[in-house]
Amino acid sequence: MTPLVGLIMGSQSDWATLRDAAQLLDDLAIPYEARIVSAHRTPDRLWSYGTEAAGRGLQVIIAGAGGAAHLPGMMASKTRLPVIGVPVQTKALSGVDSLYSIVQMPKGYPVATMAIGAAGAANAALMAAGILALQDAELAGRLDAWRAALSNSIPQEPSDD
Ligand code: RP5
Repeated sequence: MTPLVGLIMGSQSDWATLRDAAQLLDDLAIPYEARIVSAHRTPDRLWSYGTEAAGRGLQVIIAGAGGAAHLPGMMASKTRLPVIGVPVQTKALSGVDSLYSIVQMPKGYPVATMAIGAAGAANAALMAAGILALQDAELAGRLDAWRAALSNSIPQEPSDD
């Protein structure tokens, strides 16, 4: 199937985090592609990916990066597709560096910035699902069911186990 979500990351080392997004996209049966696209190490790849993304049928881009995390913002400057940024947790600064690098975009080129790390990756997939569900009633149903299952899994009372 033609991928609807481009799941891109700055390095192989980001996959451990972005895998949580991939898992949720799989769970919701959303076609996606996963690619390594580094703003610093493969700038030409970033340029062509952003230039071609909309024309290839992608509808949302999830971009995860850590440290000097320029990938989401640079991608947002190259495509009008919504870009969801995931700050990857870093050893040196715990991902606050990634968050600050992604969140403070100048007016005109927004990046929808998620939380640092695994929760942010999962929420990026859910955000992408919500965007796609606006035009896809079957996906909207799957997303509603996923949300209801999560809600139903929360116990009323705490336990000692
Ligand atoms: C960033 O540098 C990547 O997004 C990654 O989070 C970080 C470190 O990359 P590696 O040195 O692990 O390849 O560009």
